[in-house]
Amino acid sequence: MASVGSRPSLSTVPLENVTSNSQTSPLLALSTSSVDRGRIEAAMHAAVVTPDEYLTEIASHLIVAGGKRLRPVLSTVAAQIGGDTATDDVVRGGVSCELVHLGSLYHDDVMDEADTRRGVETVNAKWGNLQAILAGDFLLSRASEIAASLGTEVAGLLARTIGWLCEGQIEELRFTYDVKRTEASYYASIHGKTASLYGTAARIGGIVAGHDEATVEALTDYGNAYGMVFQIVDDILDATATDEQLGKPAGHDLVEGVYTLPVLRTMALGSADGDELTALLGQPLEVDQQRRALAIVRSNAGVESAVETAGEYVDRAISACAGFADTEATAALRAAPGALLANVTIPV
Ligand code: GRG
Repeated sequence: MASVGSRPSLSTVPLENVTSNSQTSPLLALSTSSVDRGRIEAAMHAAVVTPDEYLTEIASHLIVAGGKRLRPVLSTVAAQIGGDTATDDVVRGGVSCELVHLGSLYHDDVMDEADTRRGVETVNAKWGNLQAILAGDFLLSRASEIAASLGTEVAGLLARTIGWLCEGQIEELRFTYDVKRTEASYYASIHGKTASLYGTAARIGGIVAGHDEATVEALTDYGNAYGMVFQIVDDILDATATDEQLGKPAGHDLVEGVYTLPVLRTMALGSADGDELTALLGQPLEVDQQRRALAIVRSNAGVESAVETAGEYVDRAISACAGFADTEATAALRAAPGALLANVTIPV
């Protein structure tokens, strides 16, 4: 198996059957990590308790089901770059980001008519769309309450970030089944729907920890770049991993008409395969057309090119850490984006 994360000469590795395991993130391996993750879990569960048991059950459903909690973990690590431990307010700030993430998943699953998430039934499948939308709204309200308790700067930032998520998702919807979707549209969409929340999680960690302005800006740049790597890797895996590796049907984005970076790059090759892909796409696909489209993406240079772009964002995230103190937390931040790519393995 070759590892992309060690940045081998990318032109020499066939990029097929890519797998990922972000459970191995260096962000989860700090000496403070298990204590902080316990604090995050407690704060997550506490945040969604209401006098109404029915609402509490629906709002807790995906929290109980699991998830990596990477956004609050990033807040706590960002807070620790000076060597101090993360305060309870930092944990709560990170939890406000995770609640926004969770609320967006509730809404996303309604939009996608998804049946399962995190290995369990989705809220919409179990209770219905109306309950899922309202419980998602409730999670956003709890996130907003927590953010407001941390001051107007954090409250305003979280509100703006919810807007960025919606803008990113609208940008994606606007170009579904559109073979003329531009890379600029793709980047705008993934920045809004994914990267901005990582940028905000890191920024809130820095603000609440009392880091200076330059450090807060650098943490924001870091989080945004980390989030871009996260989403590009996710999009590569959707096109290249097997159903078994993903735990869900591969090629979901293609089927839904969401043309991501590896697909856009394949269509742009100007080759016979690229042109065939463009001719196939632009509409819902029959099963044999799905197979052919995925086979084209997997066997051409578009995936490799997308991996290179993800590598550029890895470099950007590492550069953002240049002025940070030499601590365990800073080392984890430096290692984390590369680990997302390093977990992308290619059978050779
Ligand atoms: C209501 C805030 C709000 C937004 C509405 C639906 C929508 C607009 C945005 C959805 C955006 C979306 C689903 C982006 C993908 C995010 C993503 C990368 C999810 C996977 O995150 P992980 O791997 O999941 O961190 P876990 O399960 O570990 O939490």
